Amino acid sequence: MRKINIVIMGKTGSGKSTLVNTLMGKPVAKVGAGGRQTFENTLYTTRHNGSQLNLYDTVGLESNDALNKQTLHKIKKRIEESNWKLAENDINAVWYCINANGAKFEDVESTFINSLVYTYEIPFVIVLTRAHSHKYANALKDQILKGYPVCKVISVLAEEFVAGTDIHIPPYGMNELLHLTIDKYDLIKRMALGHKNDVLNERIAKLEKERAADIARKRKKAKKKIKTAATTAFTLGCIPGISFLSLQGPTIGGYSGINSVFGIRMNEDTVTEIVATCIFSIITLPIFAIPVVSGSLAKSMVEDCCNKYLDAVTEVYRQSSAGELTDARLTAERVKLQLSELLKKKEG
Ligand SMILES: Nc1nc2c(ncn2[C@@H]2O[C@H](COP(=O)(O)OP(=O)(O)OP(=O)(O)O)[C@@H](O)[C@H]2O)c(=O)[nH]1
Ligand SMILES: [Mg+2]
Repeated sequence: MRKINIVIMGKTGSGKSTLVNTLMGKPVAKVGAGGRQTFENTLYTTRHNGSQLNLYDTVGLESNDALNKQTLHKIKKRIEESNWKLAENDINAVWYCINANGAKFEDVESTFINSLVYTYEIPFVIVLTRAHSHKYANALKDQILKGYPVCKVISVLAEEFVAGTDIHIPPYGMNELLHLTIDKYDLIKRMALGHKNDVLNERIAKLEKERAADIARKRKKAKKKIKTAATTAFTLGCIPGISFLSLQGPTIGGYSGINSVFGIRMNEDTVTEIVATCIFSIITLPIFAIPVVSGSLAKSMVEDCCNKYLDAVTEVYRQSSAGELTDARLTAERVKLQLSELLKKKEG
């Protein structure tokens, strides 16, 4: 028999168990106002148009609640199991319930949905429950669709709403909700995939932003190291008779400082070797033969070498994964290659 598996989730008091009771046609689940009513995720099974309708009524989610973790863990297990057993025409979906009466769709709620959709690609419908007021329900629907343009939001009143002696609002929306979930399953499935892509793109954009900020921070710190090396070079350059070779010391200091800022492990010999390559490529032979350098020339040379090295390290850091960066040999090779390309560019 075709199975229709629906996980009903949402915050406490949103009316999840009332939806269940309406679909079951009898009061199987405890409902009530004033605090949590459902304390265990519970599966209810009934028939719907010849199919088996499995309703998974869940514990209400609350901000920073210790039970959330447990509830979500069980929900994930339930979705996994249902996905695993899913036959061709079966349905596996989530109804995320939100009390329509002035309630807000909170960030933490979109995080709950996103984590499910991202991991399981599970189709979902946002159900605005207790929607006796169309005005409130529509306002909330607009708010949700702003953040979630590609999703279905449906208002329902599972049980008649009675106010005073004359106001009786009859239930509505349940058939539409079932129709959307069952007959338009392919549509909500496509929407879930689209949503997953949006979530993925958002995550990538966030990651890139964080990475750019991290690189900018590291470069700023590295510039300070370069400044220290340049100051030492200036002092050395002012000593009469000092040779260009003596500038290797502060340059090595600058390179090592840059490495430490970027978390690059490199042994001293490698640093010395790279420094030599860099210095020789920058100093033309006739200048190199001159024994005395001025302070400012020494400073600008070391700065130049260090800045080139910083650009090379930045590029390698940008392109490497965290795991690759722990491989000292691989990183050293990449830095050398990057630096030689930068130096060639300058020559060209
Ligand atoms: N009139 C009317 N009242 C509703 C409707 N849905 C929920 N309520 C009322 O809202 C209150 C909370 O409903 P529940 O179904 O217990 O909510 P829940 O989401 O299961 O709550 P927890 O189990 O605590 O997470 C109850 O007093 C319900 O009678 C509805 O469609 N119509
Ligand atoms: Mg309940």
